[in-house]
Amino acid sequence: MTNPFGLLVMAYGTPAEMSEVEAYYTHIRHGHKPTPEQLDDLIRRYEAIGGVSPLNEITRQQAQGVADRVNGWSNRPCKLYLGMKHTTPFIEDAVGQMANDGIREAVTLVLAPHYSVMSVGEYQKSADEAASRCDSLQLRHVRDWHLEPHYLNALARRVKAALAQFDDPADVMVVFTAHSLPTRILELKDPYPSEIEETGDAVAAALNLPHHEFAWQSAGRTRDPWLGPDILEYMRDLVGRGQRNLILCPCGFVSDHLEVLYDVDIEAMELAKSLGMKLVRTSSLNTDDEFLEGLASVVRRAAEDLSV
Ligand code: FEC
Repeated sequence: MTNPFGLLVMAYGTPAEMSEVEAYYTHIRHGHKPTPEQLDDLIRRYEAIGGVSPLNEITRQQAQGVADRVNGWSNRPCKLYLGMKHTTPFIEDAVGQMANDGIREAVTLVLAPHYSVMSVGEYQKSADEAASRCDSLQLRHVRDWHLEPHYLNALARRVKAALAQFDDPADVMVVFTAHSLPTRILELKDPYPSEIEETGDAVAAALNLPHHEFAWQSAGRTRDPWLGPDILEYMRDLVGRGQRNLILCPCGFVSDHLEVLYDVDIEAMELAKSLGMKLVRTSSLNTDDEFLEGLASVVRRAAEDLSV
């Protein structure tokens, strides 16, 4: 049988239990402990969504779904490894495990569609650094997949389902959102903002949407200036422009997790109520069959570039 290639699926990660929140937050902050107030605020947000986030379990199912599809189609099997940015199993450990298992070539895929040096770039850097400590392990990174047709179609289906919840779909604004990043990425000519626009524009074109715009969400609690408008500020502005019907499509995320379940479903929904808006969030992609097919085809294409 042909040697398997490694498939390293990388994702953000979330604490497995509440006692791990401080270590997780410290890791996100590059080793700096949060203040007690910052920690309490994060714990409060996890408690508001019912305790720990579903992210790890969804990530695990997504990764397995991609690997099963790749193995279903291809005559060269893949062996799946999961590497998290901020929790166990860490990316570095997954890469070390691949090398121990005798894997010589691997495709890496980040479960985030849009490339930024501050997001996907950091995952890839961690994997590269770990691979450089191993003997002859070659990594083939998938850089981005924000225009992958199955992903776009799965989003379009969700926007269409959300539009059906309004009496007059022509009188609804669709706002595409992604995680904000510090504005210094603009000086680096980072592709992140334009890739998000390309995703939203492609979905809007597929559905012939009369109105669509972009906003940012979930900005970090740091002193840096972050990309705006933030979704809450955007909603106030939209009402000022006379529009009270809004669909929010968090196209920068692929799972249910804190940034969707709290920042949109609790915080933005409360604001919508107080502003007299009707706000509908599109459902998360999670284990959508078409979406996972799309990711599997991205992996299969990348695997074609491997040497054997
Ligand atoms: O459900 C969960 O428990 C995890 C949800 C989660 C996802 C996620 C995705 C992204 N982040 C990105 C960038 C940043 C930057 C900072 C930052 C901070 C946090 C904090 C939490 C958190 N992020 Fe996150 N992010 C998630 C969770 N993120 C919790 C810390 C508290 C807070 O600010 O709310 C700022 C770091 C710093 O302080 O220096 C930057 C980006 C993504 C989307 C791409 C990806 O998934 O990798 C970009 C999910």
